[in-house]
Formats: sequence, C-alpha cells, structure tokens
Amino acid sequence: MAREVNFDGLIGPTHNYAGLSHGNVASAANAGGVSSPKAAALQGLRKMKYLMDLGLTQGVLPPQQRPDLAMLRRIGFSGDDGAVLAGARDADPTLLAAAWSASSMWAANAATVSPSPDTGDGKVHITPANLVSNFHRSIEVDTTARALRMIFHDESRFTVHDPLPCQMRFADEGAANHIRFAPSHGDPGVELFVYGVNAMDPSMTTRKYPTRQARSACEAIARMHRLDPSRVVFARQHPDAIDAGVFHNDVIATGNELVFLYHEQAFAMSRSLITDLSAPLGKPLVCIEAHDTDFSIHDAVKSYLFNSQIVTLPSGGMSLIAPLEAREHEAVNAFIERTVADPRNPINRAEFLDVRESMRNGGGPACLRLRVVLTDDELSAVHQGVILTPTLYSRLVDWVERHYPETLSPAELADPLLARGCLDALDELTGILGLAGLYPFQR
Ligand code: SUG
Repeated sequence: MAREVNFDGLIGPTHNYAGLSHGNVASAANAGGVSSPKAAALQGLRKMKYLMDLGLTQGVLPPQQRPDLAMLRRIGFSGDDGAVLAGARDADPTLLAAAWSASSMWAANAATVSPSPDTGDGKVHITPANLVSNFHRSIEVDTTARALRMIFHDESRFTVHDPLPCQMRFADEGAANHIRFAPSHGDPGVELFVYGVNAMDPSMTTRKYPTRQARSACEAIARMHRLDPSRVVFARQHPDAIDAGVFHNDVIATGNELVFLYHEQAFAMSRSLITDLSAPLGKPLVCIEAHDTDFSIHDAVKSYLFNSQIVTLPSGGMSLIAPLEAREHEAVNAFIERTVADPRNPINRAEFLDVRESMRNGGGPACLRLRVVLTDDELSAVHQGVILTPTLYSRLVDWVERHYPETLSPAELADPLLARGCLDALDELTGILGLAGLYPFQR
C-alpha cells in the first residue's frame, strides 16, 4: 500500500507583499500592498483540513525563522536588532523584505522527491532545492534541509541529499518542475523533469523573464535519486510560457497517477513528450490538454487552474482542488466543467478553495504543498508530530489566532518588537510540532 501525502507549508507570521519575484506577475502586481498574515495562515490550514477530511494523509512543514537577522548581519548590517532592521530599510528595502519573506510556504519549491518504487535502492530520495534564482528564496535552503532531515530522519528508509551546488548551472526550484506518473501511487513511475534553461546550449538565452530551473539540476537529481534512466523524461518549458509569467511549470501543467493536465503551450515539444512518458509506463496517459481556443496562457496564469491539486480519493475517482480564482474565470470554469463531466478521465469532482493571500504572491493550492508518496511502513517512520490530525489542526489554529498580526505593511518591517514576537511564536510552534532545535535561535 502506498499513498500520496501532501506536506503543506504552514504560512508564517511575516507573510507580506514585497514584489521580490521578477517574472511572477502576481508578486509584481501586489508589491507594496498590505498583507493579512493571520487570514493567510488560516486559509492554508483550512486547505490542509479539507484534504484531511477527504480521507487523505496531510502533513505540515514549519515556516522559517523570519525575520532573518543573521542574514542581514552577514551582509554587513550591525548594531542591535532595531539598528540592523533600520540599516537594511535605509540601504535597500528589498533586502529588508527578503529577511521577512514567508516564501517557504510554497512547499512545492522545498525539494524534489522520488518515492521508493522509482529508486535504485528502494529508499525515498529527497533533494532540498537550492532556490538560487531569487535571493529571498535562496535563504530558505538550510532550514528546509534541516526540517526535512528531522521529519524524514530514518536513514534506512529516507535519503535527504545535500542541495545542489549554489550556482545558476544547477538552479533548482524543486517539485514545482517535476511530475511523477504511475498507474497507481505504489507502482514504479516515470518522472518528468521540466527545465527552462540548459547552460550547455548557448542558443537558450533568457528573454523577458528569468528561467529558474536548469537542465543540469534535473539531470543531477535523477542521478542522485538513482532513477532508471529509461523511466526519466526531461522536457523544456516553452519560452513563451515563461515570458507570459509561467515561472514554474506547475503554473501550466500538473498530473496525478496517469492523468496529465496541461496547456498546449506548456512545453517546447508536447507531442513527443506524451509518447516518451507513455512508453515506459506501458499504459497510455490520460491527457487533458487545454487549447488556446479554450483559454489563453495568460488566462492560465490569471486563474491558476494548473496549480490545482489533483488527488486520488479513497472512495475512488479523483478531485481537482482548484483556487477560487479558477471558478471566477468564465472560460476556465467552463473548461473545468467539461473536464469533470467527461467520462474519459477519472476527475469527477472539482472543489474551489480560498488561498487568496498566497495567490497574491503567485502561490496557488499546489504551490503550497510538497507531495511525498509513502508506503504504510515509510509513513510510520516519518516524524508523527507533523502529520495533521483534528487535534493538531485545532492547536495550530489556536496558535495562529494568538500570535499572528491581522495585517502587515512594508513600513512595519523595521519594527524590532514585531520581530521578537515572531520568534516567540516560532519557539512555541516547535513545541507543538515536536521539532525543538529546528531554528538557529534555538541552537
Ligand atoms: O517563488 N512568490 C513565490 C511563489 C512560488 C510559487 N510556487 C510554485 N509555483 N510552486 C516565487 O515566485 C513572492 C514574494 C514577494 O514578492 O513578496 C514569491 O516569492
């Protein structure tokens, strides 16, 4: 027996809108706005509970220590906490915002995961993403790696690798550019790695927006995870998609088991891709291709339909867990209705969830979660403190209610008292999740 466990990033108390991600149109559009950290975290928790209530196994990944004052000190800001924060604000507000960024909420970027049926040594392999393309995200990797090592601590079943070298040739954004297909979760799969750039191909230059995933990173992960080369496919993102705001492939394509949902402009070569994926599976993929005549790539970015989670329901069939924005878009909603009604695919339900606070930074339902396929035995070896139960859900809601600011504006990011309050909250959180010692300030 194997199941997919979704580990969602718990949205931290410093969630804010700083416009730090060039090429992410929602992040740019909302730069400088006032965020609602409490509402954001409660939206995220409600999504986790929704999946738990569907009978799925749901995990929680803790937020990071923010603001990251040690990072600001490392780049030359000095004095007490207030002086460090004010110094960064005066020198470059984007550095101050990076120190406060709650971007680890987007757990799809935490790591790439290959489950045990796919790997040469029968272990679950996990590579934390180096996230070198954006400064505010690159500072996540140490704590992410530590959290994953604490959660997947059993070395006889799990290998948590070191992140790839921190250089653009190995730019890695984790599972957001990775889709695993298999007849059912526990069967050997075929892993699709999607890249935006190949440093070895000089014709692939960046155009309007940056490319964030390098082919060398994909190849290295496939080797490290001991994947069978005949069951690995590398595909290039369509450069037009990147320039339309598809900064990660999970904004334009997703899959579950044999279902592959994508826009016709997602990949540079869609036709051969389907053959390459189906051949080693020995079974045809169930392809749901959205055409430009259904809706444009810009509508895909606006609605985040492809950032839905497609989950296999314990009762049979699949559900599409989509953001509210997809229902609000007429052409996209019509496409969803056609998909659900179509007996040729197993998606027989669509649910629309409110994750608007995250969406305003370019993070939909699927961005917020890291998928880990686990056997029952592997699941029992995972640190149980992070597996959602009704009790844990209530404790986390209560913790958020007590500690999170209602709103956060850019002007407040220089406040040392707010900074102190965040650390107190995180200290309590590691007690709730049984992850004491996770944060630098606790060691
Ligand atoms: O890396 N936004 C994130 C969104 C990540 C979405 N993840 C996936 N597609 N899997 C990013 O661009 C914006 C932060 C800001 O502007 O304050 C940000 O980092």
